[in-house]
Amino acid sequence: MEYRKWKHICGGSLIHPQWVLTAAHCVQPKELEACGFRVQAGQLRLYENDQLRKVARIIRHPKFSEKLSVAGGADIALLKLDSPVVLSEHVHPVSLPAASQKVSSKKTCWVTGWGDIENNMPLPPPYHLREVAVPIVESNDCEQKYRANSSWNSNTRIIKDDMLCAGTQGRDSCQQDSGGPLVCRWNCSWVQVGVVSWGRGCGLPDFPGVYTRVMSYVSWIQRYVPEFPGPSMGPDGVRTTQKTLTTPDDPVTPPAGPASPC
Ligand code: 4AZ
Repeated sequence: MEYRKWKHICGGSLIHPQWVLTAAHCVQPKELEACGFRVQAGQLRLYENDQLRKVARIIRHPKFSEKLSVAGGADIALLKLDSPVVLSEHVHPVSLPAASQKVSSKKTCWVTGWGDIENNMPLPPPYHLREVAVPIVESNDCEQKYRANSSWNSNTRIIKDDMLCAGTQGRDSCQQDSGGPLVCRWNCSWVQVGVVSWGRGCGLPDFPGVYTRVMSYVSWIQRYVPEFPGPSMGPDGVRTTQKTLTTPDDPVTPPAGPASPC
């Protein structure tokens, strides 16, 4: 058998050259230390031209419960890399949403990963990254689906406020996709709205995939991760954030004609 020094366990996303966003259940139990993990960035095929990076620090969300695991919510963690990733055309941090960002149901977003391609069916060699378009499923709808089709008999909600559902029959994330990003496109840029967390089976019609809602955790993330791209420096050495200010007197009129492609 081919000898490999490491094994893929979970996905993650680069949100800053030195920080990775992933799921808390990917880095449990708490006793597991940063030195037990490596991060591979910029690869399309797993185990091809490995450039593993060490993890300097793991920050699990304090509300993540090892006992309840993913069902308790707060399934989110940050990994600080021991050195920043060199950015390129192919390797670049993904944008985070504003805390107030609404994700409408029926919007189609995308999930990526090297996880199973069906229930208990691992991704075969050459382990090429997969992607699938998934519709956002409204939380009450998702709650009802899980309740109607399981023997859940408690009053507490299954789909917590910090969770987001997406997927439909045959379009879903699966085992080992956990920690990976669910991204939506707004105004030509990709924004990460979810972290792959859990679900009953994979691709089943009545059980959408369940994601950690990134909007619920942006202020927690910002406590640790510096703004990227950082505030730009004005000619007078004054830091300004990259924002265009408009006033009610200054309407933004889209150019005439068909919507411009991204
Ligand atoms: C998992 O166990 C897992 N179908 C990830 C995603 C989904 C189910 C399970 C969603 O990592």
